[in-house]
Amino acid sequence: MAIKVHGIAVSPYTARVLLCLHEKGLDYELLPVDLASGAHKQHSYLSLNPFGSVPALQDGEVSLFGKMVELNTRSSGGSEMNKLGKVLDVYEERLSKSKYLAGESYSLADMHHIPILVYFMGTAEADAITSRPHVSAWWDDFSSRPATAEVTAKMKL
Ligand SMILES: N[C@@H](CCC(=O)N[C@@H](CS)C(=O)NCC(=O)O)C(=O)O
Repeated sequence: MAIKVHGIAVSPYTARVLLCLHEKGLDYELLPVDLASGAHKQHSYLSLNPFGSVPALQDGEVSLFGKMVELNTRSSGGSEMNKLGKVLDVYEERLSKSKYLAGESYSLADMHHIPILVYFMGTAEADAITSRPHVSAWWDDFSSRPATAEVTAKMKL
């Protein structure tokens, strides 16, 4: 029986789940949740994910959902791009030592970044990635994976 994913592919959280399923070659059915009409706050959906967010996953008797996390954005000064640049400098250093973030094999540590990077690469700030040789090669590597291509095609509005 196919795994049911309740969500929408434009949601980065949903896209992460789809990436994992594609990488593992698992059958799934994507059941759209109409966020615009508030379907995710209706009783029927809340029984799948009491946090009222997408995605929610059903595999037979097993149901899984993520938890909404409050992010503290009041940290030290500097623009968001400066902060991102500092993080990417750490990635550049790391990726000069190993092909992927967690070593020589592609893993969830890399996959986790894909949906947000897909959107980020469509902005005027994309050179934050392309100007860093190791980060750029890392992006080129995983963006050419079949699973990434299949899921990013679904992410287009
Ligand atoms: N930590 C959760 C967050 C999910 C989330 O925030 N999803 C957004 C869509 S990208 C959503 O459902 N927003 C509507 C809402 O929370 O009301 C997860 O990983 O599943």
